[in-house]
Amino acid sequence: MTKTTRRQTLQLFTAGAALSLAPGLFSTAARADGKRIAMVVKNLGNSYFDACAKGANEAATEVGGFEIIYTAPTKATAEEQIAVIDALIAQKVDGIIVSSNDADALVPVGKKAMDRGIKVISFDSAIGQEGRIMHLNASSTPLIGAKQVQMIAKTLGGKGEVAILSAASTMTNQNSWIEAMKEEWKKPEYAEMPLVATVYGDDQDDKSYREMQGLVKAYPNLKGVISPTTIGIRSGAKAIIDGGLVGKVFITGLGLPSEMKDAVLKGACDSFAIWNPVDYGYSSTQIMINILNGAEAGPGSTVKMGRMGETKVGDDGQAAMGDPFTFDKSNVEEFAKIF
Ligand code: RAM
Repeated sequence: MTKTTRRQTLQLFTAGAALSLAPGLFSTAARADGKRIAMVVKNLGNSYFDACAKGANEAATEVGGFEIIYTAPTKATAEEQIAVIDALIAQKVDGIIVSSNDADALVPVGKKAMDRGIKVISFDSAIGQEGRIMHLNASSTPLIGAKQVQMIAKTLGGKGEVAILSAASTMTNQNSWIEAMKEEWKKPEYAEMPLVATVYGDDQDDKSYREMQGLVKAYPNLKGVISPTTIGIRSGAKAIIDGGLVGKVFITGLGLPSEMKDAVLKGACDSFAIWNPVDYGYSSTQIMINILNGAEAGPGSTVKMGRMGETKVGDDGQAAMGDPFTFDKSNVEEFAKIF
């Protein structure tokens, strides 16, 4: 068994165990000394974040003495998210872990929380450095960006027009992955695979679906779409299937095996990537618990992530959890049972 296969098997097993823990929106874990950690995500109804929350509960149960409050606005906007965080500040929670809808807009509310003694970190989509103690990326940004360009190039044999179907234009994580994609795109091997457009589905299924239909109409020679969001890729794949475009247009990006299984088996998607969101929520929560227990997490420090090991925080106050996995026909059904 290779190192990667062994790691994937281990994660498959541990994630499977995590799935049986406290499901539901405001799931809670054992609370011995009354410490409350809020996980504030981009929006409700996103199974990627539900899986992160399962990992958060796993970490809280493992350590003991912490309650997880899993919450989000209904729409992925900064305004609604600020209102959610303000309410948590009023409730005097002990820690807040945020996936931000807008890096800059959330800085003041992050500062306000920290001024009142609440520990704030971001994961998934960063708050600007002033508004949080540290940010945990799922993986290295250049690697995630390059990977997505490589996947579509492999599917298309390096030839044909490609577009990006992103989340909201304010979202830090998607924007930094798109920048990293553009870096990769400069390489000569992509000379015959131009990027023709970038559109935004705002992490809403209906808007993402319509944006995908719009792309196909506006670019009759479009061959590929990269969607660096689990909502965008699942809605884009659905538009390809519904529109009878399988074999003509292919989608790749970041998706959940459980939501992309059909698209892969039907041929709308050849391969896609993602990290384990259960592990990601678990790692972020382990870091927060350690901070609440007095650990350092500023630039230059090494933070502990329980069963996921440890990671070093860079000068920019950011660290990364691990590597993404790639899914295709050979493994999508197996992992669809997990996340
Ligand atoms: C969506 C969200 C999330 C992102 C994943 C890949 O669920 O936009 O922030 O990390 O996709």
